[in-house]
Formats: sequence, structure tokens, C-alpha cells
Amino acid sequence: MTKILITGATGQIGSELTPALRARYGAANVIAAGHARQPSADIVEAGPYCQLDVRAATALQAIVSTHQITTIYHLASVLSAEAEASPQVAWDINMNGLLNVLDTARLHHCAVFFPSSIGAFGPQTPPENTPQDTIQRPTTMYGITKVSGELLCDYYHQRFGVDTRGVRYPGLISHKTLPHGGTTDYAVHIFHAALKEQRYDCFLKADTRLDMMYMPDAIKAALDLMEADSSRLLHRNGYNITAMSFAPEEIAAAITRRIPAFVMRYAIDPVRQAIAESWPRHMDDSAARTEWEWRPNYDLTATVDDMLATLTRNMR
Ligand code: AKB
Repeated sequence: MTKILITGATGQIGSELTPALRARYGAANVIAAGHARQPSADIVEAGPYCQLDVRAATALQAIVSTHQITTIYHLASVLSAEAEASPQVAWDINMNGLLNVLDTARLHHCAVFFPSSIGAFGPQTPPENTPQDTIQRPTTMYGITKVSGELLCDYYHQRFGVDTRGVRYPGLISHKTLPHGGTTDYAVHIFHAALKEQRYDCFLKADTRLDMMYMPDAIKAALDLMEADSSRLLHRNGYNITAMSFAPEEIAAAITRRIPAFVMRYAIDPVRQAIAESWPRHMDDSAARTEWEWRPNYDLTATVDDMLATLTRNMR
């Protein structure tokens, strides 16, 4: 029987992946683990929940052993901009947390999902149609932990036979939980500001193009990859996946078409601008399409329509 542990269950991805996994595998079979002081009621009340700092290896192993976990979705991570503010803490959480998860998986025969990111690339990476296998020399601590994480997952698969799988997520747009400490966070904050104040001060330059994805596609990617036929997975860890690619001025225009009073202004954050400029503008995700039939459902228009409709409903 599949029994799942999700680390970082209260974060932007976890708060939506947890209910999706509970719907698919049964609430009692999905243990949500978070580090937040106040986890949201639906995560805590709809199924098992525990507090976990992923750096605490003994506590992690106890949870996996007690609940007879078969699969770990390891989402706990410090994001890019926050990692630049505290690089040593980011290394500790992102790398030692992942090492603990992989070693626990080795000992308890679990499969592992590890989300990498467009942050695993750097300024020397071809920015257009970024190949699956290419130069990865990131210049951020976040990126360094993501490349190292991809390699560590490969190592645990090759050396110990752990069934590790992962994707390189682009910026994620979602309405349930606000992202925290990322470079692509503007693409979520813009919706809240547009609906509340009809204006937004964007911290990236108008033409900073990056890969993006709406959360339902991000959840589908995790579920599909973990259920894919293992023998077809040539690139197990770090599949490029993308759904759309846009710059702040384009998402602002899409919002203005629906909220004509909306005005975007720019107040550039040099740290996040430099990070964004070191990332690809558009990845080639053909390996994921070929090896496990990855296909996104939401483009920019569908995302903007659904975000505005859902947030408007939630505000009533
Ligand atoms: C971030 O901006 O740090 C993340 C990411 C693209 O990995 N959203």
C-alpha cells in the first residue's frame, strides 16, 4: 500500500499537493509534515499532520518508520531570494534536509520526489530553448543547492537503488498559499494587488522573461512523474518542465484586459533582478514529454482567468 510523507506540506506547493495526494491515496495514508508555526486548518484537520524540521534526521526516520512510509515528497526548501539573504542557512536546510530524506529513503526503501528548479541553471546556460542536458553553473546559493540536489538524487539512485524522481519547476502561480522568498513571487503577488488596490509595484524589470506554470499543472507533473513507468525514465532527476513563458509587462497586460483600472509600476529589487537574469527564459521540456507524457493544461490566458475568478470568489 502507498503511504506518503510530504515535507514542507504547508508551503506554496505542499498546501495543494497534500490534498491532491489525499484525494488519490486516502487521507489516512498521507502524512503532512511542516515547520510552520500556524499550519492551515485544512492541512491539519483533513489527515495526519506532524511538525518536522527536515534537518532532524532521527525525527524524520521515526515518522517514516512509525507510519511505514513508502514515498516521500520532499518539498521543504528555502527559495532563491531568501537563500541569498542567508546562504549558510539555505545550504543547511536545502542540502542536509535532502541528505536526511535520501538516507532515510535508503534505509526504509522509500521512493523520493525532489523538486529542482529553473534556479539550477546559470548565466552560462543557453537561455532560449534551454536543453535538458546543458551547462549548469548557477550563481545563487539556491541554484547551487538545486544542482547538488539533482546530483545527490542521481547518486542515491545509482549507488543505492533509491527510486528518486524530480522536475525543474519554473515560477509557480497559485491562489491558495503565497510563495515566500522567491524571485518569481511577483507573478502571484500581482493578482492580489490587482484585485485589492488595482496597482502593483513589480520588483523585476518589465521585460524579464521567465518560464512559469499554474499550480494545477505543477501538481499534475509531480503525480504523473511518480506514477510513470520507471523503465522509461532516462532522466530521472531534474526534468525540465514548463507551461508558459512571459515577462512582467505581459502578465500585467493580461490582467489589464480584465481589470482596466489596473496599473503596473516598477520598483526594481537588484538582488532578485540579478537572479532572474541568470535563469533561462524558456526551457525545452521535450524529455519530460517523451519519457512520461508531460503536457500542461494552462497557458497565460487560462491562468489569469482562473486566478482572478478564484481569488475574487475567495474574497467574498
Ligand atoms: C523562486 O523564485 O525561487 C522559485 C523557483 C523558480 O524555484 N519560485
